[in-house]
Parts: sequence; structure tokens; C-alpha cells
Amino acid sequence: MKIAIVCYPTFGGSGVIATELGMSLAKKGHVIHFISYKRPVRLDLDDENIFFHEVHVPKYPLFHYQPYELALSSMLVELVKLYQIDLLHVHYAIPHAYAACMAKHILLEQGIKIPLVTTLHGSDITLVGSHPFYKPAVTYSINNSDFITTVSKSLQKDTFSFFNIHKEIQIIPNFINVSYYNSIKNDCNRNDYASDAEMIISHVSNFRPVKRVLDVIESFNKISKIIPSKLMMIGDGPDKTKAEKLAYQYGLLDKVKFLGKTQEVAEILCFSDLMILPSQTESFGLAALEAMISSTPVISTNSGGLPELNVHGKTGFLVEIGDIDAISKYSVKILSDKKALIKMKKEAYLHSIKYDINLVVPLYEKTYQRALDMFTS
Ligand code: GMT
Repeated sequence: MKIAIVCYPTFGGSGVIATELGMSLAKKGHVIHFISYKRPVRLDLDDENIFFHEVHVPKYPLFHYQPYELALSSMLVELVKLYQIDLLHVHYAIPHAYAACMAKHILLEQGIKIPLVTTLHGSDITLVGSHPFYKPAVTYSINNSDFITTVSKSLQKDTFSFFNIHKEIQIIPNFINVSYYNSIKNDCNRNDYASDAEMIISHVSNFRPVKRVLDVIESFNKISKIIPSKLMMIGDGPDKTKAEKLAYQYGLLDKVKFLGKTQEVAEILCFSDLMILPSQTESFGLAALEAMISSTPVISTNSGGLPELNVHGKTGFLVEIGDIDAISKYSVKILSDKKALIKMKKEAYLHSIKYDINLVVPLYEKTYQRALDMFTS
């Protein structure tokens, strides 16, 4: 199949999933055209089946806001015709699904019928999409997609409750490349960051308020008083300075390492003993899955899709939002019991392999086939 994938190019989960999906499909022989305003961070162009098209929005003095959706719609129309693309798959409703709906309708006027698959990722529904400013356009985009997927049951439920949707929504979870993560384990340099006597706790996010990074520092302040440990803070975003200041106030800067945006997430998770993910909400929690495949148990909130992934008492622990005492209590409990920690690490790994890329990508292929069959019958 010839598939156009529209996504965000950033480190965020939706961009990562879209990129890994496209690269995996290309390896299986599909031709993939990635479309974004920048080359996606994880995109490896070293495959003859992969193309990347950058959307440009020319500046014009009248435009206070650059009309990105228009440029994206126009580019989709042109690419579909130039490369005889069979199907559009957009990741994240805003503005991708909206722009793709417009492209689909423009193409229809020109006698070209093309199916549109929209994958909803989370904040496009729970945080931004349901805002009254966007709601009618998001509702329209979802209802005018031919197939809709969400990454968890929780997001499916939220989509139905926040919007008036009269379509089926299929759940296709996030995934990870198990063999890639396993290959990293041979080269795991724990001692670069901590002594043998210390435990390593990690947090991965884009440091947006929804991630509640201050809860990580508050919890670590309590944990490190009891357990000799180091904290790896991976990622960057609006709350990073606040987190650094809090770590400084608690005198923790020698124990907390802020690593910024790094491509080496797997390399750090492979020697981590625990991940803390105290998000306000998380439609799936790809960071938690990345931890689990690295044999790192997760203490996460019991919100959004996290309880669908993180099994309380088995792969980690679930706590209520903002319950720093519970995060600290569970962390100390597991980090001070070597036997239980080893067991939990193993359970986390075994649970995560159910989300292997080789099991999940075929679900997308099936959806594409259904969409194509619908358009050709
Ligand atoms: O977590 C973020 O803020 C980034 C966001 C994105 O769109 O890139 O992540 C969302 O999509 C990921 C991939 O499906 C999910 O694993 C994340 O849980 C989800 N984030 C939220 O729901 C807050």
C-alpha cells in the first residue's frame, strides 16, 4: 500500500508511535510518505520505501497566525495525486485530522476517493480537543474520518463522552520494539551514573504541567532520605526550571540529573530500578511501556489509560493523583526488598512484551485493508 502518515515531528508519544509505525510498515514493503513541519526525530530515511515531505507555510504580513492546516491540506491533495497514495493516516486530531478531512473532500471533488484513518492520542481529546474553541472542528474531523483508533479503552471512552461521535472507535494500543530494547541491554552502563550501592529512579516526559514533574522531585526528596539513590530526569519542557529549583531547594542537585531531550532513553531505562510517572492523565503512557520493556517497574497514577497498562502490585504500583506519600511509600517498599524488586522487574518485562511492534502493527494493517475494501467495494 502507499500510505501518507501525518504526525508531529517531536519527542512526544504520538510522533514516536507514528514514526515507528511508518518505518515498520516500510520494512514490510509498504511505501510510506511522512508529512510534517519538520523531519520527525525518530525518522530514519535510509529505506527506499520511505519519503519525507516538509510542510512549508510562507509568511505573509496579513497573517497573524500562519495557516498551517491549509498548507497541509494542499500538500496532501498534491501528494495523493503525484504518488498515487492509497490511504491517509493522521496522528493527533488537531489539526491533522481536520486538514486531512479537507484534503479528502477536495480530492473527492476531483473524482479521487481516498480513505482516512485517524488515530487519537490523548491530549487532542482530553486536554485541548474538547475546549469549546476546537470542539466543533474536532467532532467534525472525527466523524468524517473513515476509521478512528484510540490508544486505550480510557481514551475511547473519553472520546465518546466529550464529543458527539456516531462512528465505531477501535482500540490499537501503543507498542514498542522488543528486539531493539533487548539489544540495548548488552551495553548498559549503570556505573556511569550511580555506585553499586545506589538505586536509580527515572522519569521521562515533556515536563508539561500534565506530567506533574514536581511530584517526582517531592517524592524523591522523601525516598532519598531512606534509600541511597539517584534520579534521572529525562526530557524538557515548561516545568523543567521549576523542577530544577525544587531539587536545588531540597539540596538534591548532586543526586538528580537533568538529562534534557535525549535520544538515549532506552540506554538510561535499561539500568533504572524504578520509574515514577505521576501524570494528571495519560491516555496510554508510552513512557511507562518503555520502562517496562527495560525491566523497570513503574509507579504511576491510576488515571486515564495507565491502569490498563500498569498492573498494581505486579508490574509496579498505582497511586492517586498527587499522592506523594503513596509514591514514596511504594518506592521505598520495592527498592528495599531486593527479591521483590527482581520479581517485579521480571513481571514488568513479561507484561510489556505483549505490546511488541510485531503484534500491534498488523492491527493497523488490518484497519487499512478494511478501509481500502470499503472504498473499492
Ligand atoms: O504525553 C504527551 O504530552 C505527548 C502526547 C503526544 O501526543 O505526543 O502523548 C500522548 O500520546 C502518546 C502516544 O499515544 C501516549 O502514550 C500518551 O499517554 C499521550 N499523552 C497524554 O495523554 C497526556
